Amino acid sequence: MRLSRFFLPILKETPKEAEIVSHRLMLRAGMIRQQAAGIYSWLPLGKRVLDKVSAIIREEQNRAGALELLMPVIQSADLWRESGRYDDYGKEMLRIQDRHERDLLFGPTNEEMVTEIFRSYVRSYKDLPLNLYHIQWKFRDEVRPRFGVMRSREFLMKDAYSFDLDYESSKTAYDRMFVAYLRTFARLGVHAIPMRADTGPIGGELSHEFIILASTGESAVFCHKDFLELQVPGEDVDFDDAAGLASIVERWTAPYAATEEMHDEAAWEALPDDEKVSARGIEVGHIFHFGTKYSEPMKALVTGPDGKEQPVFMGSYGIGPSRVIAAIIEASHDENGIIWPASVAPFDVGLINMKPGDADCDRICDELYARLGAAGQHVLYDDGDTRAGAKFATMDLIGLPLQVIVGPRGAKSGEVELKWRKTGERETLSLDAALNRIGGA
Ligand code: 5CA
Repeated sequence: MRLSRFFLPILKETPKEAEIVSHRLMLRAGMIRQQAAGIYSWLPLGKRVLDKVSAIIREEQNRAGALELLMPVIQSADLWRESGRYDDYGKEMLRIQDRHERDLLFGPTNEEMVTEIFRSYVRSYKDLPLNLYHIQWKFRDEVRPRFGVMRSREFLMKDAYSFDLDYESSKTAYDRMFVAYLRTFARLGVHAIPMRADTGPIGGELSHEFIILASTGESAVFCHKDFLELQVPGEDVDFDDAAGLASIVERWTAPYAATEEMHDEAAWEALPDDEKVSARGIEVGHIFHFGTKYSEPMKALVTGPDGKEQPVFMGSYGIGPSRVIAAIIEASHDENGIIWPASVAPFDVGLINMKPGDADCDRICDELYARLGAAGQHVLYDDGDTRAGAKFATMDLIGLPLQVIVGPRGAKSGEVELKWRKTGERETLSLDAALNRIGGA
């Protein structure tokens, strides 16, 4: 993509309304635009990151055996009356009426709707286990939307819902998602720690929040330092091996970890001081096991091997891709801007032509652009006429992992400079050596 043809509305000034660094950087880098309190447009740069984050989440959900569908954002109030949550949910739910004065709502989550789908088609234990998920916009009329897309009113959520015959198998479904989440966050380039959590309006007896440690996190969290070293399961993890999954979950839940609401002061005090990590955290994922809380009132019944009908056991599993992006930035930035983990970067390489119009610069940039593109690298090519300082500042701000800088002097002798955004490390190489190095040869 040529920058001259891209839409990248960089802000020079630091926006005053933004209280935390991720919000400031997302606005300055032209990723998002506020349209109303807690409601944002995703501009092209932001949309590319959102798509990459969603793609990784999707791959790991699919690997764990979950099946993607797409449910609507608008839901019927009657469904929520069946579960009893229409009245319970309170003011966070945006309630609307259509022209026939039917009560509708903008979905804050989808337990009811997915239960309705399940009960309409599935009757027998033979069709279990089943896990259905979608990646869809949600609306929660938060009292205090703030920090940009970190706590917004409209936000993207991946929500998965598992269905099983009994407690035992539904616990395996929970473990499966637990392990998929460990892999997902590792691939997103962040360290997320599972912590016992309060179940809130979703309900149920078992839940874990996945927390990224960051000084601007909204809640205080407490965990053992062992979490910082634990090995994330590899690609070859067997999602059909219930015992194997349980042992991974056991390993990841053995050291102490809790959010403020679940904090056990006595257990905490028992730990040696140098093993304690007391920090602030951002909740990027939340998984719940709630058994028959929805299936019982909504009569989602399955027949077991004994021929008896019983309510299906359920869990739900959420990740907020839009919040994850803000959390990644909180965890990975410096004074010059964002530093994207390679897996979610909006482009792989930022190519800077220091002197467009100079025959050598143009030729080398064109060749790099073509060959890197052919090798599957996504390149943002700054072919514009701005000052060198402004070009460097923009590239640092938008945080692509690698910059390739082509200036007239180097270009004359066929050399380019590589700069790694994360370390600031620089290297001058011949065109071919540079292509080799980047993986574009
Ligand atoms: N139905 C369950 C699981 S699918 C559920 O709704 N869980 S939740 O309430 O914990 O939300 C799941 C995830 O959505 C959270 O972990 C968070 O990453 C994201 N999320 C929740 N509220 C917001 C918000 N106001 N802004 C941005 N992301 C949010």
